[in-house]
Amino acid sequence: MKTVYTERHALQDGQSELIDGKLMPCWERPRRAELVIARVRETGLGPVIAPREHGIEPVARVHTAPYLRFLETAWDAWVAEHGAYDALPLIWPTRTFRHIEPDAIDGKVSFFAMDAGTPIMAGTWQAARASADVALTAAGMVRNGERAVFGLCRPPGHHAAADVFGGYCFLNNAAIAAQALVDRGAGRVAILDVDYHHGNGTQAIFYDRPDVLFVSLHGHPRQEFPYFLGYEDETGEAAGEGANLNLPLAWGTDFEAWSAALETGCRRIAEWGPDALVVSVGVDTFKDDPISHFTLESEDFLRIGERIARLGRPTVFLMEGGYAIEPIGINAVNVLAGFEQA
Ligand code: 6XA
Ligand code: ZN
Repeated sequence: MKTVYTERHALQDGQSELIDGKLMPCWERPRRAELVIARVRETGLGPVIAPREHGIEPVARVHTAPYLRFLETAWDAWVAEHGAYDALPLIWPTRTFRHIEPDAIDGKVSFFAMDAGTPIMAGTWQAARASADVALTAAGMVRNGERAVFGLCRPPGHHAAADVFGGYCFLNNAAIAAQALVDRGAGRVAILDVDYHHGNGTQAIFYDRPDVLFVSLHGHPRQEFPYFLGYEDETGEAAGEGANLNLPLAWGTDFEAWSAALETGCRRIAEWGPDALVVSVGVDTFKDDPISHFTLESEDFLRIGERIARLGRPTVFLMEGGYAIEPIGINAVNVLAGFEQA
């Protein structure tokens, strides 16, 4: 399996995130991707290829123009106001507020953010664009006939909605890839999100779409971030009714229960019959993940890849979360190796 990778991910290297009521060092850090690419090379998974620049058009198919303008200009505006340190939001437009983009940069950051865990810094826009290019390059290769390609995206994407950043995500790589597949002739695309967290951004982007099925296994929103989306009764709306399947699971879920949910999700995808599959690969379901509460073992990730392979669809794997940093390479590449061996 070929891997698409660029060192430009390291341009996103935030100082701190708000977690557990404290500003702590960011869990989402460059070393994550460095360990995954090292493992790709060590195991001989396949050639490593640089992404091709795709321009803004395929990104603008998913994200709104005001949001992209904000992301591109946020750092300079923040520096002009505060100086050169990471930007974080101050307030959220919750219930009772109006949703009008303010002029002041603090207001803008707060308007577009869903959390204070996702700092904007000097390299954020370039890193996010590079990550989207990784996803688009991987999708293009699959569209051109590769059975499967791994896009080693960083920063991740699945929490980013059309005009929302957060959960360490700025541009929704999986959504951008899925939309590109549709735009290049795939009639139906399925997105399988196996990250520990609900892919609220991906769900929201395709919620009314009949051509993109979203299936997600994740920590139950009653217990887990992002808390406000990901319930089982969210099945899609309007023309997209029936094209969204959430499989929320309780803290402490082990591989037996998790893989039963994967089976449900895979059967749904098989029935739906997509022309291509995008997999949001998070490995924060791992037992030692410091911010998550499932108990998967490293070998379980091989079984995940095997099950996905049995769907028999052209498949784009895109990296999402995983914060047990030293084993992240083993866990992520196990999914891909399991797929290859099946
Ligand atoms: C709160 C947790 C962010 C989760 C990010 C993630 N700071 N999403 O891994 O898949
Ligand atoms: Zn996650």
